[in-house]
Amino acid sequence: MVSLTGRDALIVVDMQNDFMPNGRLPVPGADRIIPSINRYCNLFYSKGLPLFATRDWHPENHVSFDVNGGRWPVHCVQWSRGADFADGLELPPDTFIINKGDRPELEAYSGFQGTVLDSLLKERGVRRVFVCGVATEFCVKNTCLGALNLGYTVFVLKDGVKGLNRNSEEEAIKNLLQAGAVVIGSSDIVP
Ligand code: VGL
Ligand code: ZN
Repeated sequence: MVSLTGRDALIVVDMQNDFMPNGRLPVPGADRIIPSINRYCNLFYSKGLPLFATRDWHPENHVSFDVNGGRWPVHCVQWSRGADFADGLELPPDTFIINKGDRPELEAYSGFQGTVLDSLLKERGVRRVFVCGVATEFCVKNTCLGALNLGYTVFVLKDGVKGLNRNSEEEAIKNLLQAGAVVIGSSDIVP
């Protein structure tokens, strides 16, 4: 069991329309984790703990797009509806929004890459992060690895993540366990 303390924060990764089943880079079942993410948000907010929501935030000419030679369909273009937070996602007031992948020439799968996330967490005295969102194999995994590298304790919220593919998601979870992350569900948290 894990008890929440004043040094904990929630990080919601890339819960945006384009990653939902009818978006441009769909993560199957991504909409089905919205209720549990909303519950995590409520829990952290009700305890006065900080919340962070990362957002894939690409310019039209981003390197990750197939039309620009990258591996992904065009997705999460800055200010487009696809880049908006997913319908039904209830981010509490004061949620810090972290844009990433906003430089045309750089892919950024981690919420720490080229952002102020680490400094905001440090300012708030955060030592442990609880991570949910999509996609498990890409931005969730890399955000967790980034946090581990920076010395944070990382809890992956297994009922709050979704992968592009079941096998690669399992592989990613294994990698995260090996790297020192702890995988928990909502029933493991003492509210
Ligand atoms: C992501 C592929 C491309 C993610 C972002 O959020 O996992 N995946 N851009
Ligand atoms: Zn992207």
